[in-house]
Amino acid sequence: MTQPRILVARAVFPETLERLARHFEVESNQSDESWDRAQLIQKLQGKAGVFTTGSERIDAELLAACPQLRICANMAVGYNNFDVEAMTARGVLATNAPDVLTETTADFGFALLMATARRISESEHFLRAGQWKKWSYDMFAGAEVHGSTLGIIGMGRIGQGVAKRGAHGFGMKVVYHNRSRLSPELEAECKARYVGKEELLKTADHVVLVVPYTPASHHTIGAAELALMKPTATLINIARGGIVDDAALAVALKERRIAAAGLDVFEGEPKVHPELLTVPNVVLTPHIASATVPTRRAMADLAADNLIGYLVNGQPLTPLNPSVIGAR
Ligand code: 8YV
Repeated sequence: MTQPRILVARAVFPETLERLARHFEVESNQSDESWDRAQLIQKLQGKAGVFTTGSERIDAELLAACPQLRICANMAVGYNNFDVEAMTARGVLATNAPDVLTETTADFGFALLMATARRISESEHFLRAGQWKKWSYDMFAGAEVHGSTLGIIGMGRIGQGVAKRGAHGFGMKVVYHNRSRLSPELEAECKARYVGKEELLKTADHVVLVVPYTPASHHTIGAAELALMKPTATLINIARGGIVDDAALAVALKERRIAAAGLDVFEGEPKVHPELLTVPNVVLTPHIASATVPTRRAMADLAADNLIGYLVNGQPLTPLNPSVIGAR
């Protein structure tokens, strides 16, 4: 019997490819070449499935050009690279990789918050540059973390993980804003109080963004929102590029209208707004919040399990549009 053909669009763990090869005829991109859209479409010809990361855009135009495609499995919890509506209309299954990265990403959110508030990167650069000649009383004095107010925008699984770390580990007062309010049980578990976005921005010492990217969440934080924040506050973005207006943020940081920011995601990444590269009070990391070896393996395994589950057994693990299952 001939095996279904799939495409792995980016380099992945060799073990993931070996597993996939037991079930499929696999074309992969282990050299991690950057394919443009036309190349991706060409590679997808005759493929029933594709293993994607957050960087391949799957939309109506691509689907129309790849009629044999049945499933797109994202090795990411976020799936703003998928037009799920268009996929559903074409009977193409979309899957993401939730849960397996929750705690790791929350750890990183907290690490970035700590690094930003306590000026770790800035002071390390100073030291490495040979500028440390003597200690002084206010050298790299930053913001307090323990006991301060943590504001979380986007209270899904990762937001809740950040809240628990803040409330239970650092005695922080946690306020959150979300499309819908959590159950009283979850609010108690996270020790978090629901507030409006404006109140959150005005009262939080540290604002952490964990909302998914949609057209509605574009520029959740722009000049107007930054103006509401305390001049001593820090802003952390572990959500997606485009949630923050990076140009407006660069101005606010330069003019010290907020104290500092920690950014793992950027508008138009891997490009970074040039002004952000020139301001000292920002910690910049290259979209690594989920990057531990065990978690990246678990994410790759889940994407592979979705491909195998659906194309071999008809049962994916984490479908985003389950209505298409069996409909084609
Ligand atoms: C991924 C992420 O590493 O899961 C997500 O949504 O942002 C990251 O964990 C990235 O999207 C590449 O797949």
